[in-house]
Amino acid sequence: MARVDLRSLPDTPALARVVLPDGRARLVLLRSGRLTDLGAAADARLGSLDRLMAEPLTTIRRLLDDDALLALPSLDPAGLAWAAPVESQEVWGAGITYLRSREARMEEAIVRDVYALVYEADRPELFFKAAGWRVVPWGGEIGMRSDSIWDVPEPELAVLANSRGEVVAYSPGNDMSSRSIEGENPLYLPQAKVYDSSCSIGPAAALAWHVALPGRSVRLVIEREGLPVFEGRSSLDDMVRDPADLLRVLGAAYTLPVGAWMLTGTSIVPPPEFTTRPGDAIRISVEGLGELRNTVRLVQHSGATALSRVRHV
Ligand code: DO4
Ligand code: MG
Repeated sequence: MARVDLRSLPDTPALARVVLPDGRARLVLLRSGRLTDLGAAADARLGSLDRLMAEPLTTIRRLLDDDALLALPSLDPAGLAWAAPVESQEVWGAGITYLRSREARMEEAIVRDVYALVYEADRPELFFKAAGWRVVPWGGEIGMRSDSIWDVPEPELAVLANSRGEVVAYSPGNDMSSRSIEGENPLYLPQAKVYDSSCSIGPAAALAWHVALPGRSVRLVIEREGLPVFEGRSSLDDMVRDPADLLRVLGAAYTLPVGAWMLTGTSIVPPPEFTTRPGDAIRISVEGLGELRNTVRLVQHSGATALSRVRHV
């Protein structure tokens, strides 16, 4: 587990989860340069993200902006490790929310029209990405699957909503993806997106009411053996959908008792000749919201097949 590194944090108040030396995870509030232990609060709603996200936004704001929290014990970062800022929340992804993503998919795909259509359609593309317990924290290993030959990190603004679909917090996120599997057939999207260690969010969840999103940049740096092999930058202003709308659509016919995280789409796509390799260091930052760091690992594929009888008679 990666030690807490205070240099990668958002510059606004944020929620984070840390692992104590005895292995227990705690929810903390990062504010005024201290890690306030919310597990020590008398109000049990503050002790867990699941309990907190079950509340309306007005209650969450009142609980977290209360100056009385600063009287709670603060944790010493030495000896703490980051956990991902997720408990039972599902992670969902939105797709083709930037022109760059539409272009890149149309380059890689055999079936192209679906991407052009969804970019302009009223109904957004939403897909399931990960169960909360699977999310890789800051400093953890992000996976690339061994049956894929073309893989990229997708640096995205991750948005946390509560049970009512109200936006509570933001973080950098990585929607690690196989371009070769998705490119072969868009119906393979779940296999391109959902496998062990395919999702990372962190280091912390910056409280949305302290953050104005317009104008913020997103940055991706990939290093191999200590040297940069790809660097890209984009702006959240280029997103063609409102993140709050995406979460409202997700919750429109789908109950989210403890809220959900949403990865809101990528606008930085490395050139076609680029693919990640195990050991690559990935750094994803959203201006003012912190920097997510991960190392790439290979996720072994068992070799299982489900051959089509049509092709094999
Ligand atoms: O349509 C496939 C996925 C799109 C995606 O993940 C993105 O645009 O970021
Ligand atoms: Mg994506």
